[in-house]
Amino acid sequence: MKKILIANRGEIALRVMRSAKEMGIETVAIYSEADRLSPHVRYANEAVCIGPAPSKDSYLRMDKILKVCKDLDVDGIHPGYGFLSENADFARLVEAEGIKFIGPNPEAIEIMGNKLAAKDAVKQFKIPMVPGTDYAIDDLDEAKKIAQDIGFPILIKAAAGGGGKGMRIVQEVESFEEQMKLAVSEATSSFGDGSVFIEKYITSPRHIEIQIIADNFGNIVHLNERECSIQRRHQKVIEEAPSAIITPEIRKKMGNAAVGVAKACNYVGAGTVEFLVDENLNFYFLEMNTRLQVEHPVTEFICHIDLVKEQIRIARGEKLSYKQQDITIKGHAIEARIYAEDPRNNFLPSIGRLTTYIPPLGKGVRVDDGYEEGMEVSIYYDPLISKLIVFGKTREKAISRMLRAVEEYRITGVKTTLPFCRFVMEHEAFRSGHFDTHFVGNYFDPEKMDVDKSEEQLIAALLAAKIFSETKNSNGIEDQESEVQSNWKRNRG
Ligand code: MV4
Repeated sequence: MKKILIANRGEIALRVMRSAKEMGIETVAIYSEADRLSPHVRYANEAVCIGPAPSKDSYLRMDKILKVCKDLDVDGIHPGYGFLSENADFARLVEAEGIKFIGPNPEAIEIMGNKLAAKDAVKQFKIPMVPGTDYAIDDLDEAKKIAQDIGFPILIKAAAGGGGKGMRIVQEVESFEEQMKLAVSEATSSFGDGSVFIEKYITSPRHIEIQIIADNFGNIVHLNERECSIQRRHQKVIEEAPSAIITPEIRKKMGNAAVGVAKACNYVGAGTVEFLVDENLNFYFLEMNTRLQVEHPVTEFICHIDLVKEQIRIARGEKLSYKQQDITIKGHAIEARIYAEDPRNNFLPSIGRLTTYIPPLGKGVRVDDGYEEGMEVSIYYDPLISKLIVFGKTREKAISRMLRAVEEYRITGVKTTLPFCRFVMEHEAFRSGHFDTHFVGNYFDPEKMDVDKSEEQLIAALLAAKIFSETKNSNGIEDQESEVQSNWKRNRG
């Protein structure tokens, strides 16, 4: 493989190109008219504008992308995440043109794209699953009976859904019929497929996923877990590896289950198996994502593996150079997604020009971004400005480093989720590791994020911290530091 095209934009396009460059592979960027000045365009060896700003006219145009590949003699396509990354038809077209799709085979993408097909495929591999039906239900009376057998609350899910779309919680049998009808019509209009199934509703789960990597010779290795429970409206905001609650025993069990899921669909490349984990640490297979994920850098930090390089090596037909027993966890990594959104105003997208943009530097800090000072954050794409990833020997050290890095980050011109990230890092539930997918709903209050405290409050906080440290120095409470820190925090947009 001498030349690859990156069918994506922003931070992930740049991140893929960096690894390609280190491997001596040439890169081709595609870009929309809105992205003319983007770093990923300048970074590539060659770049081609493929259309107007809207994704459907540019980054989703399979025909135009394939034309660029032919014109420029491209050997492989890396799809990144989003856009065409989980489009089985695209993967098939690419391969039909004699170009390597740097990702799994189209069949695996297809199976995992349908939740019922996925359940069916993994059945023989003894993967723990949430009690429920593994087939589409269309008979209302039968469905009601099953729901009562499982026990309320239950969840109705769309087979073609994912990422929370088309899900309906049903609290009691009386509302079942109504919710079922709504779920079917929602699934039909959103996905063109009205198939739904039911599951027991796990009320306060954690969302934990396992990274796997598989070569073309049947070797599959898991690269431990990522904790992704801190999310809002099915959008992850903070991810970390490893999870604060996973024991070596459970890690091994989840890892084996994830490898089983990969086997079930003859998976090749890098993939992620998502699980729900309940308060008793029971885990259940949810779905598999057949792409490189946004949060992959936390795994790279703790496993010392470059996942993009691995993807390329596998696509070139190389064997995995390590076995499961070679994989260990070193330290702790946390990622914060920095969005151009206003956490004080219900996370409304905040578009505009990055009049100041100075990312943090220093030991253990990695910033994957696709913007530079002066650039516009446009309405056409995801408002992710950057991913701030930190590493520390322990979880506590990683949290301190994240707070330091968030403090250093200078962004003006748009509102960002930086203050929200600090809120999470300082929150007792996050620091103690006792949180679930309801963290934001349960604890987030924009009022508590404001740091331009009145002088009075500052003095009170100082005093409280002083009294605290003088009287309770050895009671095992570790986060007094965060109290003291509030003094030197400055306000920011
Ligand atoms: C669930 C669940 C509880 N019980 N399934 C949301 C996204 C989709 N991938 C599946 N999701 C869920 N499925 C059962 N049986 C709770 C969620 C869920 C969730 C999962 C992961 C991360 C965040 C979430 C937020 C709300 C609900």
